[in-house]
Amino acid sequence: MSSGITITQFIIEEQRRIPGASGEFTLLLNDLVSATKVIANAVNKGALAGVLGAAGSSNVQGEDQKKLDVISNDVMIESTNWSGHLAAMASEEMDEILPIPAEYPKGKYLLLFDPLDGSSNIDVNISVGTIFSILKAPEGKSAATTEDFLQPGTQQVCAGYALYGPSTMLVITSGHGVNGFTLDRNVGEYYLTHPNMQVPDDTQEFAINASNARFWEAPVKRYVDECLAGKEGPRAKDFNMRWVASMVAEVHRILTRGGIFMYPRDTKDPSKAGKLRLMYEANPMSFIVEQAGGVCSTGRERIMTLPPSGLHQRVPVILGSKNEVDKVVQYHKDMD
Ligand code: AHM
Ligand code: MG
Repeated sequence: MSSGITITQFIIEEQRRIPGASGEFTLLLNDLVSATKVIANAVNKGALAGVLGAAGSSNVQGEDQKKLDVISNDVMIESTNWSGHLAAMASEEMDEILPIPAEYPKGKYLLLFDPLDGSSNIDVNISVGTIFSILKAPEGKSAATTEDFLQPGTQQVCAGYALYGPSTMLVITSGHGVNGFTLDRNVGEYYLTHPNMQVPDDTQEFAINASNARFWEAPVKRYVDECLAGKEGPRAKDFNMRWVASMVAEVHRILTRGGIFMYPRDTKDPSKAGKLRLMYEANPMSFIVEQAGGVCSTGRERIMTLPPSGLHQRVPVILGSKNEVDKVVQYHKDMD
């Protein structure tokens, strides 16, 4: 039987600590909580609900959309566009920002999301997730523009992810640490199960898609080679390796037991700075990981201070346990 602090109770208690808080943010978070429950349900039913497979369309990045990408995107929109807390939203699955429909009141927040991250995993029944980032809309404007969204990650009010794994979990930060909640499906409620999550400073586990090794830059090659050399190499210890191909699952593992995750800059497609998107993947995950004591870098700059140049901008991502990320950053300095 579930008992303890529900997510609703937790965010209302957080709100009470902020003098003058209107409750608008709490209500927006509640909408997002509801959206993740609906998506979790669709992911969980899988083939029984006919939601697996390709949607037959592609998104702005030229990637084929899965049925569940489209369903999750619709759920995120329909759960948040009517309640009056948002000025506009943006998604991995939509080319342009989505204004709030004229019939609904506008609010003071901007929402960015990747509705279903790791979607290559859907059809093989491996963990996927939803990532979101909340920014404040500039005051005194009648309609939000794309430029309003292009704020550095340090400006985020809140970031979170839902992980649809063996359990569904929601992990959030609003700048006062990181807390994890587990969904009790029978009750339909998230309970606080992972208070004050922390990324250990040290790790012996790394995550990188090694099939790209021939395209990596020298500092990343050096770091991975040294990990692979194990006890006999310069690091004088053995490393373990994981690659889930779902950033949400990788970050969750790192928040749980430490590790380093890398999707670095490579030369595979010189027109792309990396694979992952700054605004709705790298920034929210960086906010969470930094709030848990980890470090997030492109190898050369702190991710959250990058001035964004576009809604779907890609960035190199190196994040996780402090001492390992610092080492990779140092290798970039040494070898640039
Ligand atoms: P997606 O948002 O289109 O699902 O892609 C992002 C995902 C990340 O979750 C994951 O880390 C990476 O892409 C996996 O890439 P690869 O296919 O190179 O393993
Ligand atoms: Mg994604």
